[in-house]
Amino acid sequence: MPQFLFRQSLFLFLLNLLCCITASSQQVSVTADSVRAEFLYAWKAYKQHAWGHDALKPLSKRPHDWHGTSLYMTPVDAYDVMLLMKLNEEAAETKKLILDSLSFDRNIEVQAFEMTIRLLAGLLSAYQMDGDPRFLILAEDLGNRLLPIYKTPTGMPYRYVNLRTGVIRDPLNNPAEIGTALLEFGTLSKLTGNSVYYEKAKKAIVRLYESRSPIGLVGTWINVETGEWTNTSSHIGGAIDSYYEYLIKSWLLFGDAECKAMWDESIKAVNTFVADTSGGELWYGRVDMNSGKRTSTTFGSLEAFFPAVLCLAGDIPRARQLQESSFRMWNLYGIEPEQLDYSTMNATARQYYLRPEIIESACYLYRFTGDRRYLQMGEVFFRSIVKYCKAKVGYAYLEDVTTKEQADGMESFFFAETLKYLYLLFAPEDTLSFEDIVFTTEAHPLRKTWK
Ligand code: DMJ
Repeated sequence: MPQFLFRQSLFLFLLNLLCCITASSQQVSVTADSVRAEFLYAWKAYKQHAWGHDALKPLSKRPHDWHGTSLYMTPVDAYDVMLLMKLNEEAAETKKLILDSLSFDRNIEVQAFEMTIRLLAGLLSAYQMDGDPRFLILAEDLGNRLLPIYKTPTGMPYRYVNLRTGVIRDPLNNPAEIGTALLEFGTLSKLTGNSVYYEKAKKAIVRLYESRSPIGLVGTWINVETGEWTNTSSHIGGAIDSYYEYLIKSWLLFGDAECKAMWDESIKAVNTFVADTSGGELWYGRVDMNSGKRTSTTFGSLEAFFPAVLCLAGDIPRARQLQESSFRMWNLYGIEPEQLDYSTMNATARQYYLRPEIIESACYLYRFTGDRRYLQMGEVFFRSIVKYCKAKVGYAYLEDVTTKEQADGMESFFFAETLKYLYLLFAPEDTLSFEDIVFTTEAHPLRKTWK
């Protein structure tokens, strides 16, 4: 062979080899089945050690009930995932457990927000996916027991209510808990024909929006009797997060144009004042709601939901940019901390509570862009969770992401959201088309079945 031909073949061979190495390094070996297997692993642990209780404590292998009596948090939260994963046997047992035993006629004080996002939403999606009217009867009963929270001078709800007596408590509330009800209460109205739920939840979110500062931001705590803000820190993290999410999603599910207008105004203010850049990266920190002055450079696992919402709003470039920042946060310690100071890149709260938000955003970004980068991110998330959080029994949250020390809790949102979004990321798109549904903040899919 002439020398120039030999050189050319060698060059082509090396080029080919390089391409293969690059392609294989981008290959994703996690599948929807891998996620399903881990769901089953965690579910079997719940079943063996905590069946019929709110949750499993995986390290002590003990059940945990939030209120001393079970409201079946994990089964209700996890039921629709079983349907999506086609775990027919598990779904049938869980359905029987819920329908035979769940009762809201209990003399207990509950946090309305948690009841709404985990139970009311879980029952509504169960009804829509399974069709059994008993799920809707339970949802309606719960909705009626929650309604007393709205008896305030402003229409914004109290935080706690006794399920049996209707006694309410705590006028100090936050935007997330005030605003995160319209998808669930609105759907309950549409499905029962009783408009009261929609009206109460809508009035509350509008009143909250009207309480925004002159520069268009909300704070963290507000007195629902007086309408006075008691904490003016503005951000997109816990205690505010899903208020913004529900503005845009209520537009998408109900076509509520007022919600769309409130979202449009809010996102302008959030992008103007709360968004920040550090080291060339996009972050969302904390500012004062009245002055817009930056008060801290804190971002965390809860804020990581925002790329998903930005996708729904059509701002893909910003969604992509923020997801890269979140991914950097994840990779700092091999799994994300609860909170990070992005100016120093140090964790300021070191737990990882098995949260879903960063995975939810990867899932939306993959559906919206088709970019395999988000599958690769998903693989990293899945492998880290299995590596660090898998326990002898079930999955455990981490007390400290720097030491990977496990702690004795497995929240129901690990099933409802974390594993659901991971599964949907790797499963074929027609497992659940995002065009047909709107996810609640706890990832329960709601379908518009009404005109
Ligand atoms: C869930 O209960 C919901 O997503 C809520 O909106 C806040 N975050 C937790 C999971 O992290």
